[in-house]
Amino acid sequence: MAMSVDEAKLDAKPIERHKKPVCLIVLGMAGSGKTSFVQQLTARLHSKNKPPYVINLDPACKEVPYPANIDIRDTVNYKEVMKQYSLGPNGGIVTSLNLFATKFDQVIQLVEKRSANTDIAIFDTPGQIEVFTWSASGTIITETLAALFPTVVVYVMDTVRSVNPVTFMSNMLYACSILYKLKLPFIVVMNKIDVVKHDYALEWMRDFDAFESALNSDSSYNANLSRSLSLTLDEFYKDLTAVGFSAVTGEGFDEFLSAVDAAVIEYETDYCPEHDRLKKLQAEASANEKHRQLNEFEADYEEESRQAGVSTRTRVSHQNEILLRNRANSVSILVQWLCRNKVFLEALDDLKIQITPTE
Ligand SMILES: Nc1nc2c(ncn2[C@@H]2O[C@H](COP(=O)(O)OP(=O)(O)OP(=O)(O)O)[C@@H](O)[C@H]2O)c(=O)[nH]1
Ligand SMILES: [Mg+2]
Repeated sequence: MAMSVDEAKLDAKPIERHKKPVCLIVLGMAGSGKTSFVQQLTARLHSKNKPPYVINLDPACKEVPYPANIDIRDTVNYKEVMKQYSLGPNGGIVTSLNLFATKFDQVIQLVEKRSANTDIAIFDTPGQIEVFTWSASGTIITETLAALFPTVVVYVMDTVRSVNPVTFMSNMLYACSILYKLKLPFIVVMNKIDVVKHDYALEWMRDFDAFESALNSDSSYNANLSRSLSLTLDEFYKDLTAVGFSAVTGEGFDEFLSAVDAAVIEYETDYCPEHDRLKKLQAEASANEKHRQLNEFEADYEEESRQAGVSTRTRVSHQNEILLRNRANSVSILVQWLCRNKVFLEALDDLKIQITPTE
């Protein structure tokens, strides 16, 4: 029996159901395998006839091993930026990203243009993770994407380098700080499972005793700190989605796509309502503030006019001086005030100034 359009829509996977592509922001420590992960993901999606839209945001990489639709290096020359502004490597990357962020509206337009035939847009980020996660441009890029597209943070963790429990803990703390900063759906990709399986990491997240016994041989301050932190991170671990992956063999690809599907649902059900609620609160606060300033403006105006004991006409002729002295600095407040002010409208009438409406 043929499916109705609505049934077919509901039956579709969340990634496919969206009219807009799902944006995956790939973050992770230097060398964790972000670029290789993007390369593997892109190749697999191509072979499934679902080519993604890929954006390289790393201005300092030597080469991009995947077909990038947008490459930051085509817009900003990282070496030139360093030279021109006398910057070191990190300053050069931050400045290049800042310059690129000023053109991000164009990236959005290009991604939007592909909405009809692209399910996934992938953003590869610079090796120095803090350049993206703690910079203004990183925040602008992330928040702009999240406001317009279903957006998921993919945190790539290196299973080979994280076998030391203290290193594992610092990696998890970083992931945790990004999650709470961005508040977006989050997937930890435990990469390089062709070399070291990620079972140990899953066990440490599930079972505090297992993590503690791994730390047993270590009595350093760091180890003690990691022990306490592991208990604290329990809440974070509970809802965390972690997927094993190999950017070399592609193992874990299907599980990763399922995790993205679940993350898109989380975006729709958790992130969007919260985002809308905050936007509404912000709009209310801004309207209240405007109202407060308007009232303050009116009170000041009345008080000054009363003290001066001037006539209506003189009050109007003195308005520029009063406006300049007044604290209200927003044009919209001024417009609102002028529209509401009966004295001003009467004075206009008095002066026979005619405002002719346009047809
Ligand atoms: N065996 C194995 N090696 C990997 C895997 N993923 C990445 N690598 C290797 O890890 C190294 C770093 O990989 P990249 O993809 O450049 O890592 P990155 O996170 O993009 O690095 P930066 O952008 O410099 O931070 C390279 O030598 C890759 O070949 C993997 O799944 N398995
Ligand atoms: Mg890279």
